[in-house]
Order: sequence, then C-alpha cells, then structure tokens
Amino acid sequence: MDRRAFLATAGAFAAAGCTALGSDDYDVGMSAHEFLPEEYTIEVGETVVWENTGSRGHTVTAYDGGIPEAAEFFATGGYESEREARDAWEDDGAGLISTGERFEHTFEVPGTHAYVCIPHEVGGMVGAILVEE
Ligand SMILES: [Cu+2]
Repeated sequence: MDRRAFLATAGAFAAAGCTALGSDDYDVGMSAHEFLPEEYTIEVGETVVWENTGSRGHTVTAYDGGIPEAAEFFATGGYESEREARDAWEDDGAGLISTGERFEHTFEVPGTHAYVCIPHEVGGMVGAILVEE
C-alpha cells in the first residue's frame, strides 16, 4: 500500500472511531464469542477502548433502547442508530472490526449502556458499560 492509500485508510478508521494499535492497553476484549469483561464500569467522561482479541469479526453496537435517553449512540462503522447498523450488517456485512482493530467511545451520560455484537447476538455476545457519576 502506498503512503497516500495508507493515509486514506487511517483517516477512514479515525472517522469511524477506530484505531489499529498493537499493544494490550484496551479495556474490553472481544474473544471468539464474548466481550471480556461483559460488564465494565467507568466514570462519566472516561473513554472505553474495545479491541478485537479474537480471530472473527465483531461489532460493538449500542441498543437504541439500552442506553440512557440523553446518551450518544455508539457503534463500530460509525452508524447513528441500531437500525442503521443492523441494515448495514444485513446488506453488506458492514460495521465489523477485525482482529487487532479497536473501537473507542467516550461516555458523557451516567447509567447503563447495553450493546451487542450483531453477528454473534444469537450466541449471547452482549455487554454493558456502567457509567457512574
Ligand atoms: Cu461477535
């Protein structure tokens, strides 16, 4: 990949809130079929970093009805609603992050933020970020 193509790719990742760093300073890992830990507690204003530590592609997709009313929706792929994320997955298999890739989101509203990995929802791949004041 030439430098310009690399920069374009890096820019796309940045826009989607993804990075592809290689160290282990993430908060929530994604194994073959689960988020580890499934529940993670932070304080308002903190950023959670997910890393796909498994070999399959995963999504981090907030449940529209599973986050506080005032909270910002979050999803890999940068989608703005659960419906949009599900449609993208069903149409194109889009929104996945692959092995070693990261996604991050800063939580500004206290409360429970429930989310899911769309392709592995059937297998129970769900998680929650508990944001405390
Ligand atoms: Cu998954």
